[in-house]
Amino acid sequence: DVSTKSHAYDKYNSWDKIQEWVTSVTSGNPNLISREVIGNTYEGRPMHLLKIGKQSGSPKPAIFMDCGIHAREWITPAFCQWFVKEAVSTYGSDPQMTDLLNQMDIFVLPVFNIDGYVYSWTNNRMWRKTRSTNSGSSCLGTDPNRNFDAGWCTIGASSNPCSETYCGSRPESEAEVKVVADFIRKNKPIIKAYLTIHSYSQLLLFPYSYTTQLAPDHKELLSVAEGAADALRSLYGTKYTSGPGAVTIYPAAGGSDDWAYDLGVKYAYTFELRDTGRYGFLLPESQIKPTCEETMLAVKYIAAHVINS
Ligand code: ING
Ligand code: ZN
Repeated sequence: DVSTKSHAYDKYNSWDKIQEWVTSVTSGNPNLISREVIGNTYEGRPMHLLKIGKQSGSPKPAIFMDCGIHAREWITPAFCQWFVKEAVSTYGSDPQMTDLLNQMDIFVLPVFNIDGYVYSWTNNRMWRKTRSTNSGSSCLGTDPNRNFDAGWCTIGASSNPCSETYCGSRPESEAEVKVVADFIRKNKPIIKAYLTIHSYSQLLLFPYSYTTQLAPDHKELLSVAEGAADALRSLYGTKYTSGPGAVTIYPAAGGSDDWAYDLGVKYAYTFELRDTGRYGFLLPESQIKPTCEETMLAVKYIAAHVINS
């Protein structure tokens, strides 16, 4: 349809462009997409959540996926946009996608940290955190991926508001974190998987990051991650490493995947997309398409496992 074709999926899009796209892709695909404002950011921007799936009379199991928790990780909102495009354009022709959307709903939050994303476009390309003020400090922002209530601020996080990994004044102090946590808590009975997309390092991480103890579901989480990483590599040979966050990247408390897992969402994964550091956060636009295409295979692999579990 016209609304998906006119959008530049192979470019980085400003928040204004993404917002226009959210409206047009929803109205252009009413049978597969609905949208809902789940809350507002600190600076008052509406957080639109897309629900992708074939309409059904009874409630379907669901996957929640967010992109852009960290402002500068521009490839990640690009992936969420790509995912939605692929979902609507391959439904009915790709049997795997058709099955997936017939049996599940996928909630997609294209940009979690909208205020930070806007700031990374207008003022500082390397901005990571939210844009909230901190009492007693002139430094702005909290690391949203240190602000979830999972071993909060015990390790790999800072209590200094000027730090890039500031954990905030309390768990869920950030408006955006509270909005997402409230949505997942409210929809807990249907949410079977939580996927959060970051960059960079080419990793597929799962709990725990706040402790080096293995998760109760470690074996299954690892085998699904390895299957997903194999699927990803099959397209262009891109190598991913899978493992628990604390031992695979670094110990860090307050992350969204650990929080979702401890809430009871078993399939909780953090993707770290391309690359391994040559361009880092400044991944060239020429890599958007291949990065998104290969990542689709991994997400679809995980979704298929969730359906069959
Ligand atoms: N990496 C993540 C970060 O927030 C992470 C790694 C994953 C930490 C899961 C905690 C939990 O630091 C990036 N690139 O942001
Ligand atoms: Zn990140």
